[in-house]
Amino acid sequence: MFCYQCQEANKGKGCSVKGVCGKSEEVAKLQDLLIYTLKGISEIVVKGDLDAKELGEVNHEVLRSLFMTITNANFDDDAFVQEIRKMLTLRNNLRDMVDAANKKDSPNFFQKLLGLKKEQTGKKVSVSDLHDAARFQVSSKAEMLKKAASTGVGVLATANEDVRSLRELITYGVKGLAAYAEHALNLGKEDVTLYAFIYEALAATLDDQLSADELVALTLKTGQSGVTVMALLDEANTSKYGNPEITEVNIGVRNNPAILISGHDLADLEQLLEQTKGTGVDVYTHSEMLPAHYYPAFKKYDNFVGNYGNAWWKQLEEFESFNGPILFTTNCIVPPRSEEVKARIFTTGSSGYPGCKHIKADINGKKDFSKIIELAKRLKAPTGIETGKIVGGFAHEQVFALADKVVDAVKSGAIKKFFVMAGCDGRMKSRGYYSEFAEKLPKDTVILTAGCAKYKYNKLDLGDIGGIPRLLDAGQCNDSYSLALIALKLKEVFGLEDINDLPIAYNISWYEQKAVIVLLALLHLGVKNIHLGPTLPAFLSPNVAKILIETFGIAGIGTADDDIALFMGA
Ligand code: FS2
Ligand code: SF4
Repeated sequence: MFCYQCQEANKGKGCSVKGVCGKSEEVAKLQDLLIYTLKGISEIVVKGDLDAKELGEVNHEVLRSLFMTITNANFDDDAFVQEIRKMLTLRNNLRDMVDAANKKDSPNFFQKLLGLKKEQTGKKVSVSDLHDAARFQVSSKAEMLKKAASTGVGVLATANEDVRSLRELITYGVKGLAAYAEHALNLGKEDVTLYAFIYEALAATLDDQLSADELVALTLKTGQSGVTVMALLDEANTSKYGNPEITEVNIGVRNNPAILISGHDLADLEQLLEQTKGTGVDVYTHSEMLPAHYYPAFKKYDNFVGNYGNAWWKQLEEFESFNGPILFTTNCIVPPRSEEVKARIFTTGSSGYPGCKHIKADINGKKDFSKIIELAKRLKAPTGIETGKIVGGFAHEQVFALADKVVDAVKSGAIKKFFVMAGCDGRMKSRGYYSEFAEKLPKDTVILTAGCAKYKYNKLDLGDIGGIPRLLDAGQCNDSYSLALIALKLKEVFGLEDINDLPIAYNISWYEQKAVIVLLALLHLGVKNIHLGPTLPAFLSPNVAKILIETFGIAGIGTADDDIALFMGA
């Protein structure tokens, strides 16, 4: 195996025996083969000139497959074997249809079905010209593992380290994009241009004719799709659940049996709240689900009690003391230490863990959580680990409502600078930098945050500036979109030409591939001089890192004191 897609890649280079995340060699290889299969599908779609609009099930399964390979989302080898089989069947159907259509002179049934535009473009695809990714065939798990280990599949299949770096940067951005698109889809919103882009991008990673410059251009285009998908998810969330508003979230516990819901999927949360209503079972959020409390629609549930615990990486201890069942709707899963805790973990959507019960949706998207609720009733109430409240809900509309106050504070000098500190939290000790940075920032600065990065400082008493809290939490990592909208609004209010002329500094922490799409989206919006930590990605080759540094001013982090001096002096 070789994997270097996340910030915790072994020794800052890559995991080659077992993942630091706990991913086994088998699962790593199956993930590689699944991605390879998706690349093959993408090549067929692009070369066959298929219209993504007509590819409903294929589009949705591609999202699901990509999401399954995100760090800490799915550790279940059987789930990957099934998904590869499913995707190979879909791939072969697409290929056969393209082939059949090409053999006819006029549009036929398959062309109509798939929206082929052969008669418009005159393109013909010969199956024998397609890449191995579009043609290979395996069936058993042993064959899959053998194929995955062969040269040509996996990250190291690309020999040139710069081309490999760009191909992987694009692939990881696409994974993040797919995750957000799947959440939007679960709420009934989709944008076919995103599917078309996924096919374009993945097909490009197989194309040896593309120059490094063309791959750089495609990387930036990935960021454009990142903005589109975050806007789509924002629209999906807010049109269904209302605009987030200032909210105090309880971090203590009550004396009822309870379920802990983790991950990012609000549609799953809604179904769980509906099904636990009136059962005597409470629901607590964990990690990235915390911002659900900010949405008006979820406030009507009396059993929606508060948030339990911290960022994902602290779950080993916190799940023990929670005592009740835990439902993962997405990443980030840490392999449980004990059978007792494992028996309380359930997964749904793209997440999975071997030995844990996986709850699937029926054809109408309904999920039956009754087994989790029954288990909760038999277990003890959570043991309290904290008391008090935290405040959040500062997504775009809430901040716009405070715009006059914020603008006045900037004009009067009461607020000197904003710091966007969005992104992820993680295990590395070096991430203590972010707590120290937040704590030491001058009192006339405001932190704008989103994602699980916030847990490094959201329980500090940072105070307020004339009633404006010094920590404004917009929501989940995808709600970094709100932070971009806020920046654009301030640019408009202050009549500035360039977003980089605002008194806003970007000190972002990353862990997995959703942070990659957020970063690329910010670059697409023209944001410069982003500091990225706690370490730069292992998948950036020295030359690709140089391009990002020279073109966009991307930088790493130093010490909290030095960086604050640098940011404040700038
Ligand atoms: Fe944190 Fe994990 Fe949000 Fe990431 S809970 S690192 O998934 O996407 O952010
Ligand atoms: Fe290693 Fe991260 Fe890949 Fe896991 S996801 S195997 S920790 S690089």
